[in-house]
Amino acid sequence: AVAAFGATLANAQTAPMTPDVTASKFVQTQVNYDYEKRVVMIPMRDGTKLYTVIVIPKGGKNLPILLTRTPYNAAKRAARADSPRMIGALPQGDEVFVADGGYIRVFQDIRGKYGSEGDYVMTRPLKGPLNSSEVDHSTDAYDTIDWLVKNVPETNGKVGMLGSSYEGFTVVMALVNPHPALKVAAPMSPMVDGWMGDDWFHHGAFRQPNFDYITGQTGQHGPGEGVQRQGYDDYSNFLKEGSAGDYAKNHGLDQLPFWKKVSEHPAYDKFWSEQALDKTMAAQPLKVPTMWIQGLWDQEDMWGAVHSYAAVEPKDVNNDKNYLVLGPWRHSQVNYDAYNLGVFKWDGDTATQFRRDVLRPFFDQYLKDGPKADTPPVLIYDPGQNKWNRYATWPQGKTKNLYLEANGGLGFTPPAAAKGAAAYDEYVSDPAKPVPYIPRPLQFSDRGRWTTWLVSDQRGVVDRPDVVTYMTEPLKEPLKIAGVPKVNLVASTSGTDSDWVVKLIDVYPDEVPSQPELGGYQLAVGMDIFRGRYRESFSDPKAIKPNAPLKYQFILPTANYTFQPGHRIMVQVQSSWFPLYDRNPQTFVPNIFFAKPSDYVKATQRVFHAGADASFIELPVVEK
Ligand code: PG9
Repeated sequence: AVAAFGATLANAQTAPMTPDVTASKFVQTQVNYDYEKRVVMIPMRDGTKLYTVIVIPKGGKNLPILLTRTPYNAAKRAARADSPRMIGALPQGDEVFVADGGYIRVFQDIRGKYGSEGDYVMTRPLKGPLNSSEVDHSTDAYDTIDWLVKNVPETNGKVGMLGSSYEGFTVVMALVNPHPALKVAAPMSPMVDGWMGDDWFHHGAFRQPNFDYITGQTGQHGPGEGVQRQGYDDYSNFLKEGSAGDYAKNHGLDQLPFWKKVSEHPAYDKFWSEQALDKTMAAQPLKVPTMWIQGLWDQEDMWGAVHSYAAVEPKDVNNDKNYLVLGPWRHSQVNYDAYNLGVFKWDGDTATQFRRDVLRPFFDQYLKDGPKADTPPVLIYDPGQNKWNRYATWPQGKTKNLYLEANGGLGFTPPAAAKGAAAYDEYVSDPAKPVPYIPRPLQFSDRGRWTTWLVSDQRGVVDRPDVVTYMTEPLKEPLKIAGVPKVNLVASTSGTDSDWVVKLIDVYPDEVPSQPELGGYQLAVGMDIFRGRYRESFSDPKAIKPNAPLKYQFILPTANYTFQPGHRIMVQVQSSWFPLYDRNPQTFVPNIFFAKPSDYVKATQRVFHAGADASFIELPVVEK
């Protein structure tokens, strides 16, 4: 009987010892899916194949393609949820495009990341002096688009590209010698100039959260990890390890070529200037209608979109290809909800409104032969008035100088000459006690604080002895600025190198009845850092002459902002912003990354505010 039972099993049933994990990959039957997902390896001109996920509405015909090329895992980007509905599977930002089945959506891993073959090179430079190979992101985008329009039968042969940050950088790359099927583009917070004001540095000061990014992104082809911590507070974690170079060495980053490249190029030499895509874009007339998009408080890529727009604008002679949008957003918030940023509340969900009412109609016009969209050349939110402004041209304001004054004053009248101590304010900048960029304890990994830090209350540092402050009387009338504020700081240091941080701040009235927590709030409208050694040349740093009043000129982030009556304008100046920016040792050394402990010295800093040595900010003021 036992033998007979065994025979029956062998004949009719699965043998008990059949391996339960099968050799061929399990594929679920997709029940009631409103889309089909195809995964393909698209060959590039050098034979490298790139992992590409194509998401197609079921039964779709004659549809345009939305393409994003990513270093952040295409499979995951196309799988927000394991949903039978396309709108659920794709990211939130895509909802306005796919809710009605109107678009095919494509995500592709760039070479060397996740499912794609090939070498990964961080923000791979264009073919040319820095890239002797035959491929770059411009050719990869070209080859991908070429393949898609020939091999996806459901498409109408038109492609639009969009994406934020690194994905925005790959959009800009596709605009260099674009494929003819690329009909429209939206680089969102694109990484454009990593030295001047995007991710890696700001005006030469290095941004230390990059260490986590570099290990995460180049430690392996797949998902990576940040640098290990041995304490709760990143302020002390970084302070106790010395220079940025020491920190990198202590954590094994010497193994990573990208860190070596960064540390070998602290100045704005050809390595950085040849990669600056605003310069590349300026050199060729824009062929594809492009909407440059970023946040007004973009904590990662504050430079890229707005400078690319400005670089391209002179060549947009018919005024029909170059568009600019700045929302009241953090980095990449354009693709999420934006009812607020930190405690600041906006007039509804500004990001979804924008995607629905501006971005989708703009894409439809070029990809679906839709009606001409009502797209303003420039669309910028005014957070002070809590509304969008539509402009025909940008910038709008005319320069008016806002002067630092004695006794902490600030005003539009040039200050009279003064002698000795009456001509300046003084503070001691101590690299052993740098000014924190947000109140301690702090962690770069605290996403909530990182995404909102640019709108954090500057009262957190206003009373420090190493921060000097200037403030107007309460305004009697609104004051609107629209353009790029420019710092003209006259300052001296007892050291031979120094950083200068300047903040343009809106000080709220003491009482704000509708939202009491805003009473007295010090909101930075724009702030940035400048590494003093680059005062005369970004490529050729020089020691600073000690104790000599010298002029430091640099721009603050683009602003469109109304200071309301009852508010005051404030300017704060300080010499460190830690640990976001590595410390300046305040002694001139060839490469700050490798400053020795003995190079870090206290310095006496003076900010001048009298006569010929007046410090001021050129404000782009809109006259009524
Ligand atoms: N800001 C990120 C980044 C872009 C490019 C290079 C390095 C970092 C990002 O969000 O993608």
